Amino acid sequence: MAPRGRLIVFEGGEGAGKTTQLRRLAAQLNDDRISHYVFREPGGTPLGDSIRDLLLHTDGHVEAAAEAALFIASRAQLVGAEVRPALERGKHVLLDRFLLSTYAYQIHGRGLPEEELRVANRLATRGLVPDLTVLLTMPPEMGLARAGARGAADRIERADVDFHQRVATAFAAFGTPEWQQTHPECGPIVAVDARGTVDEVGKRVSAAVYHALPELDRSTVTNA
Ligand code: T5A
Repeated sequence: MAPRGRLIVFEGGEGAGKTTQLRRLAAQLNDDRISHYVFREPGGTPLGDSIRDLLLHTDGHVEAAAEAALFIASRAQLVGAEVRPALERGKHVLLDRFLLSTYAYQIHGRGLPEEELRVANRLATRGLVPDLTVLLTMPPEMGLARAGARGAADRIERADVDFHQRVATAFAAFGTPEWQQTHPECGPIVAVDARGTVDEVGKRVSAAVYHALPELDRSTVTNA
């Protein structure tokens, strides 16, 4: 039986470059013939894609609890239908956002109670813990400017700067050993400075991933 695959999550505030860096790592794994799947949250399944559309493009007021419940529903579907089966078949999974986004946006950004969302997350993940989370960090105004240069902002990007500042402060805390010790359900988190060119950041990301998961680093394989 194939050993269980590894779950590698990319996290960070708006426009931090998660998708760009996740694709870069996926291309490296392809070059090295390491088979893997790529998913994003919210989304990644037909149900999740419908939920994504509701979350990002609903007009008018959305209750914070309703927003949180929709993210959790998308997560439950993705983990149960795609991520866990892939890992059990021995495939690695690269995931664009996961638990930390709920902690940053719904708990610290919207002010929802942490313990209640931890319980809801447990329901969605059934105890699945990432093998590594790459947390891309940069000042929120820099990330929002990058995301904004790309086109019209979605419902969450349009939230005020104070909200995005709370989200950024929360993400910064998640990189500390103290936070990780008290939140074992999130697994190991490595913070990577997301400032600089795509290539500069990419080299930091590769170094962090290969340090934590050396079995993915084919440059260490010798023919001796
Ligand atoms: N959310 C999500 C919650 O509130 N709770 C949850 O539980 C979850 C799971 C998802 C939204 O949902 C929220 C968070 C989000 O608001 P999304 O569209 O998936 O929405 O949003 P993001 O994940 O934020 O995606 P973005 O595309 O905005 O940001 P990325 O992926 O961090 O950035 P990326 O790679 O797309 O890059 C953004 C732009 O910057 C350029 C890229 O080319 C692109 O144009 N760029 C760089 N430019 C210069 N230098 C670099 N190094 C660059 N890297 C990328």
